[in-house]
Amino acid sequence: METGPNHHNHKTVFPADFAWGVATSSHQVEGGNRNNQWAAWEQRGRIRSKDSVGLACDWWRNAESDFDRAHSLGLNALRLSVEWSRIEPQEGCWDETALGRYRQMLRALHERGMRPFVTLHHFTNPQWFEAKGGFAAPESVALFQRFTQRVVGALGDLCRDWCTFNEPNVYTSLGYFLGEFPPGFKGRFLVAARVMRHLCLAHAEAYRTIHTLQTDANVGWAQHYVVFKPRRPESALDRWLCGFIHRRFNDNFAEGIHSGRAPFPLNKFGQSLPDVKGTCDYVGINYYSRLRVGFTLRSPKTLFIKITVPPHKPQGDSGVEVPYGEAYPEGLRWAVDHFAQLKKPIYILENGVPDRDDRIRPWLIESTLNQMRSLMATGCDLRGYFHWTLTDNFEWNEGWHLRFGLFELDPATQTRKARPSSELYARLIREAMEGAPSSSQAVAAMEAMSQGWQKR
Ligand code: IFM
Repeated sequence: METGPNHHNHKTVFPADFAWGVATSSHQVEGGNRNNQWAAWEQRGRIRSKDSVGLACDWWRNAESDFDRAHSLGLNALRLSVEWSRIEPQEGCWDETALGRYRQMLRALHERGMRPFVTLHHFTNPQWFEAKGGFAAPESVALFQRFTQRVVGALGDLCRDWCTFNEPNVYTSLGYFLGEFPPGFKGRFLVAARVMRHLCLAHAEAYRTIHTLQTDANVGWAQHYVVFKPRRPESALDRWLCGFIHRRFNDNFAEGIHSGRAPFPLNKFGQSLPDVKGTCDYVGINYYSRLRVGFTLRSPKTLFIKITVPPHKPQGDSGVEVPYGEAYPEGLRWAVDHFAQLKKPIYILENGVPDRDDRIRPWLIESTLNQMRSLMATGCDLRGYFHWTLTDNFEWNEGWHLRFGLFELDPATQTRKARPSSELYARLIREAMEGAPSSSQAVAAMEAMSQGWQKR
């Protein structure tokens, strides 16, 4: 009988090496770091909830007890990010102790049978890098390449799965267009396009750097996908805007990788990015919600676009000022179909809902897993699912206001309490994996990797 990651028996569509995980990011969980632009943003009073990141989930001192929690759910993978501002606190100065701590964390994951997925950039920049203009500066591409080389050189024996950038579309639109993330620019359309261009180039350089150091690396990025729907379907203007925002938000970065096209509007000036074409081994999708798009004269700085969520639609908790989005698990199919054109394996690198009382999270998890099952049954090459997130963590400009955890956290006392969803997720994984075909390739790869790190 044929065995292998894509061969399924009648009981389950999920192969044995399917990655079942949770996703996290350094600034949101580590705590105690004042050296990135988000710490400065907080100091400037820009967190809407006025919360402070403080110790976050205290991972810098103790990630391991949360790794135990993840392990107890039966997870075999965990996504975390490395914090550039810790590793290179000043330009050209490298902190070996910080790299050592990440080595400890990755080892701790292997010891618990979990495959680490490491993100190189998850929204945060060292202050020195931000002071140079962040990714708006042309030298950003070379600086990020140097950082990548250092990280992969130091951690490469412990990790094969790399995510270069988390949500380049969120980073540019919230930072340069809506003013909600640092540097807080509003309506800076051309700068946003330049930043996006540099992110594409930096991704491609990182892709090549990683593959030079590790021939069998699995490298991709995490694309945030939103299902946009016209607020008034009868309005031609709303329909047009909806298509426009879908292409700009969901497509810009992926298009660079798919066809080497520069981000809009730079492509209109004849720019292209031929070296970016084809630089991914997988597509990572972060999928959360559906939003309505409508035209309004009141908002010239956001190109007359108004985003809403109908109150009667299922949704988690609302942000301090704006709703988070409609919880719409069916939309996963749209996202997956959309990126299938890249003809690469797909990982769901994030999915979740802000839901302090666990009202709709169980429904969301179960419906999403059903969506995945039906997508895979029709031949879709899905390789993993990472729930956002394990333990409530610091939700950027919403602070502690929005709670995404399978475990509830009291940041003051650092105590955790399981939400019912955590047991549900564990049970669904067990059921999904019943009768899963064994994958000798996957087992061999895990064994080879752990032998490698044990030698060091
Ligand atoms: O917390 C964020 C994460 O950092 C990026 N993707 C969306 C999550 C929930 O909003």
